[in-house]
Amino acid sequence: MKLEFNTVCVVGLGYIGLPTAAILASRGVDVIGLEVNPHVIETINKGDIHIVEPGLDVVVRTAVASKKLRATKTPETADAYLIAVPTPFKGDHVPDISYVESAAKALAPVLKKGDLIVLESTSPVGTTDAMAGWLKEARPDLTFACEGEESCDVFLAYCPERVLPGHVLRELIENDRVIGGINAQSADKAQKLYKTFVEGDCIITNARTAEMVKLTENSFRDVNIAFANELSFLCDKFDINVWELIQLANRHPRVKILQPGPGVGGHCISVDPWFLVHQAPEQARLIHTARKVNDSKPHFVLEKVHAVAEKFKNPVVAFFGLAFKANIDDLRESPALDIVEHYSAKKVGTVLAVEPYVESLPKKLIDSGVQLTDVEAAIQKADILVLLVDHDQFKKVDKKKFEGKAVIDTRGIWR
Ligand code: SAJ
Repeated sequence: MKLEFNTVCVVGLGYIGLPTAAILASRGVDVIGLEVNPHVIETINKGDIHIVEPGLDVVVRTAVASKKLRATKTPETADAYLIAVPTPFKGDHVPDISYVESAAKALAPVLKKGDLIVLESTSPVGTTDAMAGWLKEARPDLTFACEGEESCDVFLAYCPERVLPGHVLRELIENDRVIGGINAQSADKAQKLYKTFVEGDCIITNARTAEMVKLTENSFRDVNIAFANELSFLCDKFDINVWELIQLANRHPRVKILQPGPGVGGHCISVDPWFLVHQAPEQARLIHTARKVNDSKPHFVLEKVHAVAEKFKNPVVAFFGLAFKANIDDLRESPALDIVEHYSAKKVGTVLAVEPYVESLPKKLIDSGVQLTDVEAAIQKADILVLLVDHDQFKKVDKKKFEGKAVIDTRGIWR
């Protein structure tokens, strides 16, 4: 089969870039991974991976062994470029697009007529337009279309990633993709690139809409989780079991409430809605409030633990789970970790942590004397059991062993 894109350069070999690069390579494309971290380059070129994602090790190993994927720190010419670099905060919830800017500027010298650049990083609305501006400045000899302009030498598009950690390889192939071209030609070209590995629909729109789609998806989820967390505050006040309440309300054919928890973590849902709040504070009022509701939940849980601990002389508290959600090892922006850090900093009694997905505790917890232990030992030793993450291992515990102990269950699996 003749490929439309023989060589694709993926910029940023992280949680999104690396799986995408490896899948493209598995489809016969020559993939160059452009990466700034020398350790990541070395690891990938050995056929290993630096992140945890089921099945990814095999796909990367095969791609590297077949010489279809290699990592480098020097930009090289390709037919298409896919940018998947981080867009974190700088300071107070202000999106930092400097990595996108650096990536665009790094690619500028190697661009040629007919190339395609797709931005995948979650970005404020207008970032693809801004990228066109940086590129125009760096390469006045080439034309980069802006919104509405039809002809161009280099095609630009925005296509948000939407894969769920833990299911990345399947979702990269199966999920529908929204492809926002900076003009119609760019969208068509980008659609062809995604069709080389996406089995879902590749739907075309403009770049600004595609940028907003990504922010909308994660804000939608955040607002809905905030509703569930708000119900947990109300139920605490009214002494009602929130899990039973939600189960019953969800029997209505048009009600589908999500689950409360210790707060919202990860590097997406707890971050992306702020991009909208920052860009349009007067319009994004509900989204802003949802962020505040979800961000207040760890403090609420902490207060509960302190209130129970005060009843004991030298309380032994066991926290179950540190990850930001169930069945993964990712501790980034984890409300569970935040809760354990704050509690253990007070140095009251003994603090145990159970996290089957890590081999050692983060330094901050070690420094505060937290001990990593297994499920059985924690249940046996602790006066207070605090469930923070609904890992499958925790669902299986025998609740009869909880007798005489105080239980705080933030996920509703031990009720
Ligand atoms: N959570 C709850 N209650 C729920 C569901 C989730 O408290 O009912 C919490 C989780 O425990 C976790 C946080 O929310 O702390 C986020 O978890 P998640 O599973 O909702 O989402 P992520 O961050 O793993 O992945 C999300 C996904 N976006 C949506 O579902 C709209 C994924 O598709 C995106 O690709 C990803 O963000 C991203 O990279 O943007």
